[in-house]
Amino acid sequence: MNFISQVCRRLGAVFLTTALVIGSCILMASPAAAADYEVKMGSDAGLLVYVPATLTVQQGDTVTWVNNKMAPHNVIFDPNNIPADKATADELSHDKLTFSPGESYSSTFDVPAGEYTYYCAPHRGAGMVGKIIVE
Ligand SMILES: [Cu+2]
Repeated sequence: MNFISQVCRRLGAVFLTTALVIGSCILMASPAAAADYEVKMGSDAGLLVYVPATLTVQQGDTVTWVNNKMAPHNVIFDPNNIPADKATADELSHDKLTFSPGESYSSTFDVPAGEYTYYCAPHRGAGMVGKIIVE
């Protein structure tokens, strides 16, 4: 009886150790969760800029552009200014103009690493350009 309970205790310790080892392996193997970022279109002070103008993200992260002030705005990625093809530029771009504060759209940067420059079509001449750096 004493022997059996000793065996049971040993087996319990072995199972617990195995579970801990497997558990920590799974935790270490899982990639960091994708993050969400927000970029304001038009500054709080009413300037024709994206805030922040430059944003660094990791591959797989999502950026949401939110209409703030001085509408209309949009987000256009030029295939000549990104390290990816035209199809990717079209996917990332949002050419529909936002007019109301709070209107927004998102793009997930499941794309090659590099610098992705974009602009607001109505305000490009006023210098409303932004950059997403994908690491
Ligand atoms: Cu604009």
